[in-house]
Amino acid sequence: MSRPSETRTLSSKLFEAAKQVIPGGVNSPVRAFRNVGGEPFFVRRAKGCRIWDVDDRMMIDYVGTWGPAILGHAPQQVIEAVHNAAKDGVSFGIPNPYEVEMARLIVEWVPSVEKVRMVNSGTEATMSAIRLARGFTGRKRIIKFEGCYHGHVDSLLVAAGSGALTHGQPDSAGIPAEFAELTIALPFNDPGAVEAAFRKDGDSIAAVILEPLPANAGLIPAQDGFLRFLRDITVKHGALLIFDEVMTGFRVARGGMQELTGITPDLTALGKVIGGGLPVGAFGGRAEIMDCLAPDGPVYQAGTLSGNPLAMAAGLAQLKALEKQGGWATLESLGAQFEAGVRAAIASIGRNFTFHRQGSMFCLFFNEEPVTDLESAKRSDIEAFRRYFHHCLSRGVYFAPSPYETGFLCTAHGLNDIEETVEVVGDALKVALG
Ligand code: KE4
Repeated sequence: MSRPSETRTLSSKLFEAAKQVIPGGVNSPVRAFRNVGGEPFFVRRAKGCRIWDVDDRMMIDYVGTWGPAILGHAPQQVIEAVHNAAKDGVSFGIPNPYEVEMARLIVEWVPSVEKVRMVNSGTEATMSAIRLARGFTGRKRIIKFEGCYHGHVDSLLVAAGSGALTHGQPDSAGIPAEFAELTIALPFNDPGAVEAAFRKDGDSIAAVILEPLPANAGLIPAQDGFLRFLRDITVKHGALLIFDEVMTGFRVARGGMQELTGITPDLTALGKVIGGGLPVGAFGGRAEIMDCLAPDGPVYQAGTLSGNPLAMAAGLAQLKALEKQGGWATLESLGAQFEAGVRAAIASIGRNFTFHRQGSMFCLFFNEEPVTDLESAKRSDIEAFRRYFHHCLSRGVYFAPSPYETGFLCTAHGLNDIEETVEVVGDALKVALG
């Protein structure tokens, strides 16, 4: 593997040019490397589990375009599907057969979904689900959890994770206090806080929204019984339970976390994997709720490119290929190999850093205490993470450029890739400790 050189000549020039015409030089803040220091590289191409930057440096990729590349980059099935669909037109704004096939697949695979509406991003999916929950219940308050990230929806950019947390803006500027006051942000894994919120505002809470496996403050599993508790308390108070499975959907299992846990929410937000790398989101749930959407019902929601034929073709090709190749078993096997290697590397330095994994999703915290919520995640050693990240990058291993993100394996990672990565991780841990 060619090791990245120290200077990124073309990347640096591109970044300089980008900053003249794009805010921060990026189209999404987390790409800016602000939390790890240095400059982002610019990618020229990607195939399988590897990416090449514009200076032709190759890296093993564990970001996978933040989740969509579950089969690796540019899988043949997706490329052919997009090519074939494009020959017949790239957008219609008219119902097309792909939309029906995608909706039927989602209804079959995702336990909570009886009807589904396609959108163009995870943000649109959660924004629409929130509006629908408010319209269906006639209530206005929303409960979310600190560190969970549901896209850049005004009412959900409160104590948000991912890029918002990375940039120290969990509560973004530009959101009127009147909006934020309708959002109740609570500590994750804290049933007492949820009970207190329902005691105080129970009759005005429209929904509880969460990532059933929070992955935007690092990866933080729900503690035993917490999801079941949320399902029960929302039923008791007539509020809806919304699972944001934009990241976990079709990744941790065919039916996402709701299949793994047996907890069925009222609404589910989906994205990432569902589009095969093209812009797609979706939200779905009980038919009696979904039928409140226009044109049948009073809750308006729309999108020029919703159900776009190329995006649908890409997503269908990816999801069908994933199922056909038994992808979830492969991802679990690769994840177990990766975890064993990383845990051995951690043990070799004599530290007890916390490492969480669910299938192909993982996170290493530079923190020896249990990580159960945002506050404990924030007690991780950021400087150690930065040294770790840059050493890995210099050795051709690309992890997410933030300690508040999750890593992803894909079916294109091979055991040789994992062995090579684990060797680099072992060295990087020593560098991280300084
Ligand atoms: P998008 O609008 O970015 O497609 O999806 C928003 C979203 C919603 N829900 C969850 C659980 C998510 O993780 C996301 C987006 N994830 C981040 C990565 N943690 C996207 C990366 C970025 O912001 O550039």
